[in-house]
Amino acid sequence: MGIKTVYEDCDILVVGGGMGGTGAAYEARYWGRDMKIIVAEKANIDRSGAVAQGLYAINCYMGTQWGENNPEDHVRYARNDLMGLVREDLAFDMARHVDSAVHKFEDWGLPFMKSAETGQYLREGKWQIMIHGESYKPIVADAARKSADKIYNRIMVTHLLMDESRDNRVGGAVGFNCRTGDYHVFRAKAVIVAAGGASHIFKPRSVGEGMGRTWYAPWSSGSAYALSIQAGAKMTQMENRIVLARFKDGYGPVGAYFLHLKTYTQNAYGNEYETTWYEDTKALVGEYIDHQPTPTCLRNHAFIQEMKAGRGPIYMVTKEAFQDPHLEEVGWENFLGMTVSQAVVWASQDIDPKYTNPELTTSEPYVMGSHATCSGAWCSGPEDLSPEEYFWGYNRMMTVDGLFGAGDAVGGTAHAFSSGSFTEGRLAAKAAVKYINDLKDEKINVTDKQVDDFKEEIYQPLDNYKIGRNEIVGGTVSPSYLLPIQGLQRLEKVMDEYVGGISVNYMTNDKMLERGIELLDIMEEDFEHIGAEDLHQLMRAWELKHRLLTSQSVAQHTMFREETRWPGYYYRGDHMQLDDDNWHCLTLSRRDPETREWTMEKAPVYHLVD
Ligand code: SFD
Ligand code: AMP
Repeated sequence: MGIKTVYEDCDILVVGGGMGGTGAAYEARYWGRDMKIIVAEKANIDRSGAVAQGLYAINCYMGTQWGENNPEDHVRYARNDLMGLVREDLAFDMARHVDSAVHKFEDWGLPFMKSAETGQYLREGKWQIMIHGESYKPIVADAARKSADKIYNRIMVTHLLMDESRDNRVGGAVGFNCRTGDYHVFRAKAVIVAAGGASHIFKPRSVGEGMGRTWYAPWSSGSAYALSIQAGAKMTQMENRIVLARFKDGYGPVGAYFLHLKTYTQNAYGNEYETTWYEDTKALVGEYIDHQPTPTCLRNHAFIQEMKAGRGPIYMVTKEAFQDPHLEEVGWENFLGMTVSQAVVWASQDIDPKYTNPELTTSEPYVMGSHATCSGAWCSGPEDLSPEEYFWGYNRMMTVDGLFGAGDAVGGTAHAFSSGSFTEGRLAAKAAVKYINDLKDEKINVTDKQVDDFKEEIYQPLDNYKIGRNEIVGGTVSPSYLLPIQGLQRLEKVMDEYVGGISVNYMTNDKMLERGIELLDIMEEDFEHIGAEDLHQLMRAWELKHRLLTSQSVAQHTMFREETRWPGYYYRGDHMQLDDDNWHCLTLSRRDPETREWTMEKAPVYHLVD
């Protein structure tokens, strides 16, 4: 193959320059003044990741110095919302550091809205503060750029390298440049994976040319999970996929509306419906329905039940709030700054929320670790907080030595959002510097064979296409290859129908999962035959492979947890009840990199906060 190979040897490699990755690059420089720090980013760091368009709120801010909230309060909040199950050590650790990250954003020029009464940050809700966030991502990218030795944009990282002189230790990563096609080999003493969560695992509600619109960013391809799983890292809570109430068709978020504009929902006949489902929900989850605030999944549950009862659409009542010109402006700006497509959808469908209450919908499930959900890698906590089972030397280090995570990559830390993900990057980087210092002169060993084998595997889809294309005279259907889009739709269909997506009202059971897992395994073989027409499609091919591995993990976890812990996210029809006697625990998986067999186990949930 006439492909150029570019080598880079460094101390710390950050994979993904989103919120976690930029935080990691910034903090790595603070503690590792003389270290070589490299960031490899799939897109362009200025506008990459879930925050690309900008945000209108920072959803995780304690305000401890203003006497607003303490870190313990946030642990209670996240635990309650996740039906009792979070990693309280990681959650507390993030919460005690998040305010300082937010203050830095302000120092770096991010415009914050301020309360006219107190002069402090304007609160949207108890945890959320409001920003003019169009410049959010360029601002944190700038901090990363000033800190790292080099940012490589347009590099799709496909695999992690392993150190061959010591078992279970990372040695760097490989990938390719989506524009030049060059093969990139990063040999690193420590790797921080911050490659974000996953959309397009389950079939989306959007169809056709609208497929590019989902709530979570369409380019979030589950790489954070796949890279870690391929390397043999343990994962946790991967069944805890998230479904969110969103404005219909544009997937506009609802937080600013519920919390700041004080809008509320009603069914097609103008009735409040959540209380209708109180007894039904209580029968499934017991006293969790009485917790305040009502957990996100249980709010979804009432929505889904009401739709199933034939009393949809569910509307957001905006007509009242929008009579106030200030709230009307906030309502529109919220989308113009964060989800432009929602404003466009309203304009195109003649919806002016001042005169028409817009419809809501429940989204397809996403896999992530930073919203009201906590899927991700099983990581060590900080030494001053974590019990034995949660601590193995370095904060945010996965079960592979030298491999760290941040943001969506890390399991157990729900409600971190953008600011908490950045904070986790900082925590991971500080620990990675310590890890490298402790290694002293020990070298990592990555052989040419390992590097060459990956090279062959990575570019194979280009060959599949080049050779197979000769067998057809036109069109896109080939006897010997699958295009990435065809593979993606096949994957989404299986996940949707068997693992609890929208078309089955989020319902699954052991038999459905068994069949779904079989089909995913067959797909793994089929995906050896993905054909990529060009470098852009080669990126799509690897995104697809990462999505498949993420999906397999989700399916295995969903099969393992024999209860319905989060009605409204998904239902196990064969175990409809929440079962605290047997399942008040975290789930762990590991896929053996050699045999590809999955092993599942339970891990204890320690309640470190009262
Ligand atoms: O309200 C590779 N989020 C919100 N957070 C807030 O704080 N406030 C809000 O208002 C938020 N809202 C919101 C949010 C997200 C979206 C899409 C919308 C609205 C429409 C959530 C946050 O954005 C989220 O929690 C963090 O961004 C998570 O951080 P992180 O670092 O885990 O993920 P990332 O930022 O997406 O970055 C990932 C990076 O990795 C790159 N990448 N690079 C190399 N190789 C590969 N194979 C790679 N795969 C991915 C990506 O390009 C990216 O740069 S509200 O609705 O919740
Ligand atoms: P969203 O815009 O739905 O992503 O939510 C943004 C923030 O507001 C998150 O912290 C949510 O948990 C919170 N939130 C959204 N809707 C509600 C609600 N109805 N009640 C309480 N909190 C909410």
